[in-house]
Amino acid sequence: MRGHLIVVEGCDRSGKTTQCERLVQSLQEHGKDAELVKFPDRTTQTGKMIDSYLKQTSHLDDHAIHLLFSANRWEAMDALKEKLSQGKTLIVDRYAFSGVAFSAAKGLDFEWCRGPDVGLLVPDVVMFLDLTMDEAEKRGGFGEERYEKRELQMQVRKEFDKLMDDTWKMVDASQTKDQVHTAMLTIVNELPAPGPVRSGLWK
Ligand code: 2DT
Repeated sequence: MRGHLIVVEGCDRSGKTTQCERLVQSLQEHGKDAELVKFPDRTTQTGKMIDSYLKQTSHLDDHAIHLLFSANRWEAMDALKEKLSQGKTLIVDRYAFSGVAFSAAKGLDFEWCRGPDVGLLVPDVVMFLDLTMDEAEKRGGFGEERYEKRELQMQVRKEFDKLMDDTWKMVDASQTKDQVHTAMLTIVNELPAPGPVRSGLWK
């Protein structure tokens, strides 16, 4: 049986990355073959350009960086497909939904933003770690990278709303770390057995 493709999206400061790591660890402890995947993958050629853009050491046109984020996913698709077929469950920290939400929040056309990612692997579930801006700021404010600003983050949240459908599960990220973890684990454990790997996101 193939593994599940589980995407985790969420607001800044929602604890998304920590929770993804913990989820993988828990699944492994329960005997599941699970692996963490992170987008952007900053280690590849496209990833290095993205990293320098995010750290504000380089400037790129908004469309160009959008396409780079998408290319950074496409170059990983064959390997991810292979892993799923081998029965690995993949926990994916950010995916095409972040791609659209951030670029559309900067003012690019929403439909144009979806275009480059049409056809990617379809996740079995998208978990959204939800946190209000006030709660996010209580957690120590935003960091130094390009997108870590209140106004932009508010707009990003609105764009995420437009992308939600019935494959999304909301997780209240204002709960304790343990509660968030339990909620995520429950969602994963309740997923139905997956069918064949599906390409064709947004088709
Ligand atoms: P991390 O802080 O999670 O490394 O993300 N982003 C991400 C985009 O603008 N487009 C995308 O396609 C993806 C995956 C979100 C770094 C920042 O990059 C943004 C935050």
